[in-house]
Amino acid sequence: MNYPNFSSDCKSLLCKHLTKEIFEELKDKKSRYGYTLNRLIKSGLENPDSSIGVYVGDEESYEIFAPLLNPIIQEYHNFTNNHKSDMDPNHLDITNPDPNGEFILSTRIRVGRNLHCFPLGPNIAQRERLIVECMVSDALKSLDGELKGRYYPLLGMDKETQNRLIKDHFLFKEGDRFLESAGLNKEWPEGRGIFHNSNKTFLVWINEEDQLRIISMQKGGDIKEVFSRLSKAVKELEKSLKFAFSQRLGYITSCPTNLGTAMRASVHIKLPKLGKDMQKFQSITQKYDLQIRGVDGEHSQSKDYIYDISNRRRLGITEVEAVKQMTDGVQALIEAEKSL
Ligand code: ADP
Ligand code: CIR
Repeated sequence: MNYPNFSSDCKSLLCKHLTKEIFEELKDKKSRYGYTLNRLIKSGLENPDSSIGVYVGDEESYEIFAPLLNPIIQEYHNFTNNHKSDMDPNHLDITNPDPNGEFILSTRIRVGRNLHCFPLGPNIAQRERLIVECMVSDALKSLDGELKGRYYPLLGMDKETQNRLIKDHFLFKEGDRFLESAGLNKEWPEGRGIFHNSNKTFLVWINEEDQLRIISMQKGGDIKEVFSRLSKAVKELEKSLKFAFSQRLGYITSCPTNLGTAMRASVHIKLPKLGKDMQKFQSITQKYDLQIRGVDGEHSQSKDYIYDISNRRRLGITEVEAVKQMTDGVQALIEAEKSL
């Protein structure tokens, strides 16, 4: 493998940080599970419009390929060391930023998790993926009360049901080209699926970008209630599943943007006036370190001035701090919208 030919307009953190020296240092390295530099950077090379450009195949690769990954992690999270966690909802001092329901359509908080002792999705074998599916769906059977639900494997799900779940924002999309290049879509749809309770306020995606995406969501802006449900669910699942975790990087995920808390707390919010003044809009999101996504998730466009606003940073900040920062930012956006 030769040093890649990055185009001059490439903006990914991969092309920024993969110097010729680092490339030479890492090009022949391999993790115990067989992950290589070639595979680490494949998605970024095949998708030159990537913002990050790497997917990691196992926990050990975060150490082996640290000369490339650490600067990427540092730049994205503004932090590289010593994760701190706090998922105690009693520490979350917030109120609903939109008590009259004028702006916030829905709130969703998810965390990514992967199983200890397994390679991550980009490097998992077909049989191991099925074992993960079996272990996670079994663990989910033990949940009760509000969290009680059923697992629906993607294999065998009719297209109409699948499309409706995607359209209603409950299920992951199919055929993401960034994940495809990283090998995350291999043997699709086998081993993938969704668990949810009857009113779809608690959901778990199995074997998408991460082995688990644990999700709490509901209509409106009661962010604290959404966080409390998530916190309870994670605690329950930790009783039967051991998640990949390191003190330095927090929860281990296949994309370095998700390390640490692996948490993305978002609202879908309608901001027609701010939507016409992107400079003002972005000055607020930058101040609170928030990310703006489209209404159908990452790499999608906003529709009817509805935006997905979430915390950008996940490492070096606790879960409680990230939710608080998102809530404060949303409050500021609502105030700005009202003043226009
Ligand atoms: P993730 O958050 O899991 O990393 P995406 O950005 O692709 O991934 O979002 C996944 C799905 O969750 C998409 O359908 C998206 O529209 C939906 N979603 C995200 N935030 C909210 C929200 N606050 N309310 C309703 N749906 C949401
Ligand atoms: C990119 O580099 O743009 C994609 N690989 C997405 C990066 C961040 N998103 C993610 O992990 N879901």
